[in-house]
Amino acid sequence: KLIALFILLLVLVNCKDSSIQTIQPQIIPIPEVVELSDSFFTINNSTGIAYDNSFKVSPQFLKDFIKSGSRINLKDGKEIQFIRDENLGLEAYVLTVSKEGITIKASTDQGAFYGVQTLRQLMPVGLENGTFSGKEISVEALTVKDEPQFLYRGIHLDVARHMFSVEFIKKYIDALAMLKMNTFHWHLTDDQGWRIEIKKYPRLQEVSAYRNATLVGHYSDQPHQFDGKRYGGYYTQEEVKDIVQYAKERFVTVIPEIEMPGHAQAAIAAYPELGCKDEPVEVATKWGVFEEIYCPNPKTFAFLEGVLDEVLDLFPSKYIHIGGDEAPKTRWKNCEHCQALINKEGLKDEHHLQSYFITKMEAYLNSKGRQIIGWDEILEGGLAPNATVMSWRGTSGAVEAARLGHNVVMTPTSHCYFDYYQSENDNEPLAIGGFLPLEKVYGFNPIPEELSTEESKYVLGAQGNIWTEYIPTEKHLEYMAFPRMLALSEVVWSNPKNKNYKDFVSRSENFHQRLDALDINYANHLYEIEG
Ligand code: TNX
Repeated sequence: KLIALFILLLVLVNCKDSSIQTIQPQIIPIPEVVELSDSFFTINNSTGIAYDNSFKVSPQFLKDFIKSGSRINLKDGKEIQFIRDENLGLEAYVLTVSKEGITIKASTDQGAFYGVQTLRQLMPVGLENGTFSGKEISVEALTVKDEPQFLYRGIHLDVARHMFSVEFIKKYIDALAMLKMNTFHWHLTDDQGWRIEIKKYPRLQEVSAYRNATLVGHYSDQPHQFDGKRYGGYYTQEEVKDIVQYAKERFVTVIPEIEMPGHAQAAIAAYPELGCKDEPVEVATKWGVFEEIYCPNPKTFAFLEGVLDEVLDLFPSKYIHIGGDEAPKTRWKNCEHCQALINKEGLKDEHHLQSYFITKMEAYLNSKGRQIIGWDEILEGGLAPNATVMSWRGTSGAVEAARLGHNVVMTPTSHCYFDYYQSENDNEPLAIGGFLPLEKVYGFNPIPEELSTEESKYVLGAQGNIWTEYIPTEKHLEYMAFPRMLALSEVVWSNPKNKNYKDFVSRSENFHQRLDALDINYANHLYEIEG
């Protein structure tokens, strides 16, 4: 009997030992409150899960994550519970792990989803790719109370300069969702390519989607080099729907961007009557800003409305991004129709004509129940009445718009351009220029200091932009995005009082294992802390 008792004791001690391999909380973005308890919960084949019909996506995500990661099937039961708590904010959650079980409280499925993302980061990384071989998963006991600082937490991707596969876009959306980001700004059209199928205008697929050569790495002072290959492609409407649905299941809203009146050369290449010259041009093969912009004529407005009709059917987002940036007015200055329109509408100059253009498109989209969002140039010549401004040329556009009582999203080049260099190492891959180290992203405060508390309510949040002139491959794109995206997630989600760069660096380095498991590339040489 004594021997049996001794063996039992040994077994118990060993059990405890193996369970000690819980993961210390290394959560990104750092939660509002984390309280640790000295215990753990073990998930195994007898663990059950319970939730009512206020929750759908989030418990399913957890079940799938655990099943694909560890082959453990959660049964019906009550160890893991999703509980509705009306007192919590729309995106808030409270996660409690004790030795009896796990509860996630939230007022919405989305809030619970963020609780699940936190829980996920408390589990071994091997669950991310199915290499976890244990029979049970130990989760450190704790309480996490959490909610975001900002409503709009975005990442952008330019698929016009270089295109990325549907599968990759989904992987990108997965990464956003894991970091509790909720918006994917999909830059679909530009001078060098039109990437969304519009059935009414087949030449967009035949002509605008392809360019005759891709410019490979050049600086303005270096000779252009072309690879000589036809480059391009587009997303079919079926693929777009699939991506939008995929994002929705991760509480990510996809905002499509259809550029106007500038960055439109690919469309004008297919339909020259949309330009002021009505002469053939080609889909751009160089990077930069081009003079061929849409002419504000009836054909253009009919075309854009036709395009937007199909876009609206595909994207349920409240916002449609209409671009508005970098539209040189050279053609409009030399176009009789434009000058006549300026006179007829009593406009001061071409900037006011751009404002007229955007306001007209806004009215169309408002009539369909949508709002426009545009780059800060839409302020020039007068802001369309209901527009939201995406402030990229510094923050002055944001300040101006907020003071006019318009919503703004912060994407200043100084802190949010992930196409810029991230280190001064000689062997950094060629980038468009600019320098945006990780620490600078981390230190970003989306609220411009000029704004009063009242005015700062118009700041919806911030977004990281990834323009892809110099980013031809998926691995390169990930390298530019990570770890800067981790830093941005804390900018938009975490309470500034919990932010500390040194602590972030240690969590971020730890997060590499998760990125490795997810086969996400990242820059791994940026972590020196000065001083
Ligand atoms: C400016 S940001 C642009 C893009 C370029 C980017 C490169 C903005 C609204 N327009 O067309 O790709 O710079 O950083």
